[in-house]
Amino acid sequence: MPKTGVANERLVSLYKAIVLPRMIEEKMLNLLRQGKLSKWFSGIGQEAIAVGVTSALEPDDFILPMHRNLGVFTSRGVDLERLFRQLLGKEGGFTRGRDRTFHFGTLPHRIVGMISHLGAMLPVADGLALAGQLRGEKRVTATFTGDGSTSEGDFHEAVNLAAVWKLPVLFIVENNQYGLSTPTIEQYACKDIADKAPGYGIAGRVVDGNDVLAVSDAVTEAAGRARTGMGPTLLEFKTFRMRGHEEASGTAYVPPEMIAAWALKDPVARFETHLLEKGVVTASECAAVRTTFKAEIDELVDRVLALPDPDSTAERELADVYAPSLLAPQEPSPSALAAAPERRYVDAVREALHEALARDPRVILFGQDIAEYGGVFKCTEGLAAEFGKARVRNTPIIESGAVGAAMGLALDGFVPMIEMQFGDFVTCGFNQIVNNLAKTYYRWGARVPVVVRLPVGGGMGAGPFHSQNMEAWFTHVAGLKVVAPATPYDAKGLLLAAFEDGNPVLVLEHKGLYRSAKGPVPAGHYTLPLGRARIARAGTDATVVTYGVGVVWAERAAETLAAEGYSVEVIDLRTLLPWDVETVAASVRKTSKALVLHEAPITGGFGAELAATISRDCFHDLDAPVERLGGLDMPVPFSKALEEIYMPKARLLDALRRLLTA
Ligand SMILES: Cc1ncc(C[n+]2csc(CCOP(=O)(O)OP(=O)(O)O)c2C)c(N)n1
Repeated sequence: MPKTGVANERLVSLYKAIVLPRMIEEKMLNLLRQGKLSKWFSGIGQEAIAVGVTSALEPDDFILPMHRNLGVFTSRGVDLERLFRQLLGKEGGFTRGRDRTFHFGTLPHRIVGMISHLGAMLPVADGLALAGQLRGEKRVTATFTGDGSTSEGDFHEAVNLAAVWKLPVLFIVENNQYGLSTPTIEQYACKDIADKAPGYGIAGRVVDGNDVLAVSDAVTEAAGRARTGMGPTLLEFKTFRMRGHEEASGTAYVPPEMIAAWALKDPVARFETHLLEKGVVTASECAAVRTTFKAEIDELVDRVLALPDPDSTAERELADVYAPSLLAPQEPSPSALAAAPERRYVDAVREALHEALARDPRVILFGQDIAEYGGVFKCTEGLAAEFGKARVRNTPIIESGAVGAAMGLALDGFVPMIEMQFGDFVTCGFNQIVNNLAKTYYRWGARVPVVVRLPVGGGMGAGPFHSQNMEAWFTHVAGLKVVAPATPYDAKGLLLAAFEDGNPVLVLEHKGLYRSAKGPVPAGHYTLPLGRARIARAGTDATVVTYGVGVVWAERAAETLAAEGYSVEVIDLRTLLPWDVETVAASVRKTSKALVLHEAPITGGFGAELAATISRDCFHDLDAPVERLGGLDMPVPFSKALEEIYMPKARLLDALRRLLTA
């Protein structure tokens, strides 16, 4: 088919690349009509962008496509049979039926797919770009977004972060004029989305998104700049969504003349005409390309449709929620323990971070004010000076962006940690944690070893937004691990374990313990197993099951009650997800009485989970109903006098006495 030279060869392969996704989509629309497919988000009319972007990039550049970007997958040479298995929800697809259509990644193809939450992958692209930058590679990362999704906070956080860190990211905006039914005029007030670029201090361009050559040229130019350290570019490609948001929703809200006008600019027809006019291809050659593709697509779809739906069991599904742990706990020897100097909790955290950075070059720390300033609690003091600001990084004031970027780093082999300045601000990173970090391994098998540290808890008169305990928000999320160390020894050993586990781990550090809790902390490296509780104090008359600062309260109460002749056992859970049911049950079977205790509000608190399991597993051994004690069901108040009313601490002794005499 090529008439002359390399340039024409490239045009012909670009032609094939743009025709293939169009033809696959036409097939999918047929399947939808026949009821063989449940849903389809069409990219018809927008193919020039996915194909133009992919063709202009190098094979090792990462791409993060969205729901209309079939052309990224086909242009990257993803195996079509496996792709159809995925699109049709069959066994052998990339997610094995666990997630739909384009919600998957394939790292060998350097593609990281989307989750449903719009905007969520944009900061992930920053992390992938940072990974390359840290390794001194010249590669770029291209991340797609629709016009509507640019209104999401993640868009702002990601673009700003890429700008500040001069990351080689191409923000590919497919402005197809609508976000579902909402026209752009109701989405943003500037003329073009690319107008936002100067505000971030980066380059921005508006490009004809229906001209595959214009797309390719713009990407080549922006990628070239990014590869030479000139930072990100916001590329706005004007295009049009020729079909409904998804097939069922139709296009009734779109003026028919608008559809007609854009139909004239169809990117596939336009490129074909261009090639015919230039004499690069003939009409019969074009027809032959289509005939070949049609036969291949029909044959593959028939084969895949005949395959069974995914077959699994509860055991197999549950086994894939977490990546197999890479942690081989190395607890300190008795002699190391005996020689351990006394340290404060905050020192133990800092030692763990120091140890992690020193042992593993893949460890990168993110956080607000964590570099020269050392973090507001001084957990990272001195680390930037020793390990450099490339590894101990101040982020802008972003939580979602930081977690997303950490996920990107993790996907490309790093082991990042984010310090939330206060645990309370994790609300602003919630989506990234519960939907991106927690679900990626289960969905498509990529490890996301990200550690998130959260200084939690009250007792300091810090008010409703600097005092919360948020374990219950996260213990409900399969795919996360959650630890809550109560002692300096555990603070170091569990944090180092979190770095080595190979899964996303949240570490809840009680702020009240940072400077009040002191104890032996062995020097050097050691790790503790995740999911194993400890008996903080042995006893026979009742068990208190608790964690974090609750351990300190329970130990003190047990001491007081010992003087009254009672023997109270205190179980320190250490890990809340997964939690050590066996150790707790063994204790309660021995004492026959249990009180679960936490600082967080009682209703829906993690104690409810504990109490329910104890009641079920130890029913025949219990001499009294399981008692629950927690904070009152209210925000944590500012005034110390009011905060004491909220806190369960003052109510603990009475509650225990009642239980012991029940
Ligand atoms: C965070 C979030 N909010 C709402 C939705 C529901 N939703 C799915 S697609 C869509 C419109 C997206 O518009 P745009 O970003 O312009 O992309 P397009 O679909 O036009 O390609 C909406 C509102 C979602 N998926 N995620």
